[in-house]
Amino acid sequence: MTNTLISAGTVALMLATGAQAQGNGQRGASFIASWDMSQTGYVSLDDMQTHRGDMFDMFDHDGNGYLAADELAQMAETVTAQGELRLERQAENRAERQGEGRRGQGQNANPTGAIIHSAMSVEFNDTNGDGRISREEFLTATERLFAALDRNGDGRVDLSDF
Ligand SMILES: [Ca+2]
Ligand SMILES: [Ca+2]
Repeated sequence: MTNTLISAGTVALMLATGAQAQGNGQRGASFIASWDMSQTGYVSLDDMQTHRGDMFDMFDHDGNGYLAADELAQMAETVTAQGELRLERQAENRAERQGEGRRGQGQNANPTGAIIHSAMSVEFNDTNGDGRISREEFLTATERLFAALDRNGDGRVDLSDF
């Protein structure tokens, strides 16, 4: 009986340790938690389209189906401030051992926060160069964003891509 209790406790401890390793600080973990809309344990292109589509609708304040540069900038600022990218950026900064604000690719294999942030710029999304972003442009650009994050090209963004 005592042995059973001890081993049950040991298992619980191991599970807790495992959960912690997945969560705080591990590259990619917070990104996957935020973007895995279908709760499959990895981020698919569909997940990313859903999430980016929601973001588009949220910042298309007048609902005309286009985002202007200032609305996109507001999106980037808000999403960063809300912490969705913050944890990922922190993990990256730790990895790079440098201060905030740098967007370079550096030696970082997959600087997710920086990539996602730059994917909210006009330049990244404005395929036809008219200075405003249609919902279609935004979702088409999402395919490029996904391809940039899916480093091993297996159609899923999971921890193995970081
Ligand atoms: Ca455009
Ligand atoms: Ca992958």
